[in-house]
Amino acid sequence: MAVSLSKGGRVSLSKEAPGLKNIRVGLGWNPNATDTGAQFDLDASVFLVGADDKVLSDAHFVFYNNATSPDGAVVHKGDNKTGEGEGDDEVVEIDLDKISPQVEKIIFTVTIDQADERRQNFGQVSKSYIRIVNQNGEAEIAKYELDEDYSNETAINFGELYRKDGGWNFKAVGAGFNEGLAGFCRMFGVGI
Ligand SMILES: [Ca+2]
Ligand SMILES: [Ca+2]
Repeated sequence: MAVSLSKGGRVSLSKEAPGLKNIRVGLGWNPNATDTGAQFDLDASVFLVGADDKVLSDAHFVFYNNATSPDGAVVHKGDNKTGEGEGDDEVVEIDLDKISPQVEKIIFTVTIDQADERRQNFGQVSKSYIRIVNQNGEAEIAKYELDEDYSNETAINFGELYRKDGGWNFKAVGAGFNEGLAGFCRMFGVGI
């Protein structure tokens, strides 16, 4: 049975699924019918950070244009341009055993491409979620459905994996920001 998380909720993946090795992180969203007159492209990005909450290097910022982390542990499976339909819109696969020991936390964000130019925000998006699936057997371990109305936000930290007692925990974060992907890059020390 998957653990259903609320904002701020935490779960030990290692306890829910002993021996867990490979996970799929699925991120989903559905754009509402809006008249912004432009494509609505949400992008999942991943930041692998150390104890100081900064990326180990710029290459530890994993997104559609840098699809694999330097340790080979985190792989972004591709850019979905519309978010149409149910199910995972963008997917990140992680081999937990391969994660560099310096990585303390893996942060999953979703941002709206060209949000300012297109006058778009997360108030125009519904059914957003992040879920963790055990690739061995395909059981869903945890899911967090973001149920707030993020009407000013263009960037949301959906959730994060962090080391705990030799295993990995997941936290449902749900924190919204309004500086897009560039804001997250500044926050986590990506020098682009
Ligand atoms: Ca996308
Ligand atoms: Ca969708």
